[in-house]
Amino acid sequence: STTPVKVAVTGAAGQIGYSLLFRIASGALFGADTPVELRLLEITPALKALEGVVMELDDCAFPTLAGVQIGDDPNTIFDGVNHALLVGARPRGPGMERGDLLEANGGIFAPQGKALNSVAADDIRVTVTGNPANTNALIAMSNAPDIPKERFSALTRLDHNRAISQLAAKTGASVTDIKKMTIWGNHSATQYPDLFHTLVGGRVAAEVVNDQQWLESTYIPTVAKRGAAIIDARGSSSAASAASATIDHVHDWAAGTPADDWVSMSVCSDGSYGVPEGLISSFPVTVANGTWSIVQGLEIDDFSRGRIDATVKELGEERDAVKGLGLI
Ligand code: NAX
Repeated sequence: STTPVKVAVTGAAGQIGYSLLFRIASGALFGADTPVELRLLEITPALKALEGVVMELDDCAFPTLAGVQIGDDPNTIFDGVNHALLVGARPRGPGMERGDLLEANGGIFAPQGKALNSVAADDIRVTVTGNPANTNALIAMSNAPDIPKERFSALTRLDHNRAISQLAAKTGASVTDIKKMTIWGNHSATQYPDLFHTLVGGRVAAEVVNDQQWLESTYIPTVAKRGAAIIDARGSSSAASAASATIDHVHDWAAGTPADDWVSMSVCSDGSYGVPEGLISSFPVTVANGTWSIVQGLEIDDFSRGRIDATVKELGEERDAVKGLGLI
């Protein structure tokens, strides 16, 4: 039999965890023939609730679930893990400034980065879903000097999937007709969903739509503010869709991308497209053999340039803020 893949999930007793764990346990990441072992990290007060979730996992009798371990110490939970899905984060509370938020999350992602650095498996791959995801990933990466930088990523796949879904609705195409979607920059309201390289049935999406006004005033804000619209409607933030996007991201990082498509991942910039080296920024990437590569050679027009520069500027400001706080 195959050795189980060890998958750590933090914030496992939270909303996203409640959807994510069952997908992972059912084999959605690596297929029905690869057993997975779950390593679930929570803060101490949430461990009792997490025990209840584990009871439900047991009750599913998933054939692919080889074991579950829970705890509140990252040095124990991350021991030997191949994938770490960092979902647990500190949400912005009332009256909290951005600096406070970054500092609170630094208190989570710096020690988790250090723990991964000392105890994770050699092939560790880290995916940060917890917000502010890009900067949290930067903090974890900066605190794990022995792990190659390309093993850290942040989730912009939910934005990518939202962008595909909105474009499909506008054009009447099915989601499978849409290829080469790109989200650039930060997982925040400044993100830029780019329709100038996206294809709808093989044709450039911006030309199919042929409506710059819709693109600027409807499409981009609808995609970028979708999280807020979900909160308005549901009374709590996106959870099942965020879990599904996290599955897509990790699945494709392991399995690779098809020859005629790419995905959006926030990864450590090598300076491509004028994004300063070292920032964790969303790019179009292809994946082969567990390694991502930023798609090269795309032509960026003035409109796209302005949008990319604005979201990357925000990432630079977040980096400067956490640097100022001594977190990186
Ligand atoms: P919840 O508040 O339901 O769950 C978060 C869990 O994390 C809680 O159970 C909490 O106890 C735990 N936690 C806090 N600090 C921890 C630590 N140091 N170690 C381990 N666990 C810890 O939030 P949920 O709705 O599940 O969302 C989780 C994160 O995902 C949030 O930061 C949220 O903003 C972010 N999101 C990111 C998205 C993305 O596309 N990148 C979209 C969805 C979501 O908004």
